[in-house]
Amino acid sequence: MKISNARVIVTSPGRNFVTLKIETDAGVHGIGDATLNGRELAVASYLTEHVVPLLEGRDPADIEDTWQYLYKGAYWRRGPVTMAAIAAVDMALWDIKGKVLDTPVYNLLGGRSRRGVLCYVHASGRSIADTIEQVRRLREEGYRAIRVQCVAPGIDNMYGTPRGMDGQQPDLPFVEEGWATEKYLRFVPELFAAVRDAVGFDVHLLHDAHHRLTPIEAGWLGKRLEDYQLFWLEDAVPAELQESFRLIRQHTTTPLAVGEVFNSLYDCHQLIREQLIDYIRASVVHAGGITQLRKVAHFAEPYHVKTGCHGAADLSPVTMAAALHFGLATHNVGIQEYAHHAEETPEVFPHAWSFSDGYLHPGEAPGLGVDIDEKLAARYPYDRAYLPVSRKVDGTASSW
Ligand code: CS2
Ligand code: MG
Repeated sequence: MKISNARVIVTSPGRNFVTLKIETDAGVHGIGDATLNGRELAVASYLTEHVVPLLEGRDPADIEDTWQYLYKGAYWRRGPVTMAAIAAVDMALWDIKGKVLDTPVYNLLGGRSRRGVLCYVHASGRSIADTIEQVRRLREEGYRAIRVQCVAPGIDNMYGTPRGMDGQQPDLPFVEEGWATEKYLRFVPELFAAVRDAVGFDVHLLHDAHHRLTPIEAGWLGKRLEDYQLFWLEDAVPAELQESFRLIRQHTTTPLAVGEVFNSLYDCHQLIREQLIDYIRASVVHAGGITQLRKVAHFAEPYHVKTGCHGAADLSPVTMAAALHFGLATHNVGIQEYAHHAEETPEVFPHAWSFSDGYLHPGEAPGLGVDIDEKLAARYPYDRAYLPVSRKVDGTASSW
């Protein structure tokens, strides 16, 4: 069997997605997600101009060799654009292999390690009462783990909360958001005290600090959250400096998660080796596909580090499908993020994965169990949009 054609499909059902479709001379095709939020066309062009010409004639069964060929052959290694492009090829080849062997991809990764993948969803309120209301509703819908984000008084448009006072989305593409660490730090312990008081301890609660703190601020916050037993405190600090997590670890036993922006094992091997984190958040699309994510998970296993793959709505249903095959099969999987897509998204990306009783399951369809409806995709042209930028009260640029 040979790869006969590969093309990039950019579509925007609810938000922009970049998808690679690889076709073979046996009439079997596979798809992969190549979406990099805010820089989508960079990956689309990297694939179309530089990767697709290399694929024609290759044997789609040679997944590892294709990964190494594209990684080493690029000479310029790593980085979000390169690794999202390699990830898309990788996902598509696993999809093809599963279809050719008529089995779901999880079976090619070692088979089932669990009956379903524990997932978490987002509660994001404008007030503590509003947030508690959402947590209660999500509990009734059967979720066992909920990420809790809430606007801190005095900080408008905080990460992970409804935009604007009336929850309306301001005119994008470019939003600048204010940030005041001291207001946030004072507020978060009060938020979790109230949520735990309202819903008790029989539900996992998570929180995303979204790269906003210094290590000592993160240590201070983690210590004050210990009584509320978080499942994890995520992205407490920007993690380019892996050793900064030593400082956080010295001050708190609140579990730490990081890594949704990582795109290779080299971004996290010190964090894992020194057990500075409890969960690695690298995702299939941003960390070079199933092939590399498995290597990250296997490296992490002896260090008691589990995976907690990123699964925001800007990762397409193709990545979610691949993440669930990985999640069902891999031993040290902790949890999978499950941010619901806009309703038009699954129409363009019909999929076999499903939710039940707090767990997600990839389904039994051969391959990844997801596809792209190209006719429908064509109805949603690319719509340039950017992630917000964050500035401190005095205007200093800070991490969003
Ligand atoms: C967030 C993401 O889901 C998360 O944990 O950090 O929503 C992140 O803000 C987006 O994926 C950025 O594109
Ligand atoms: Mg995050």
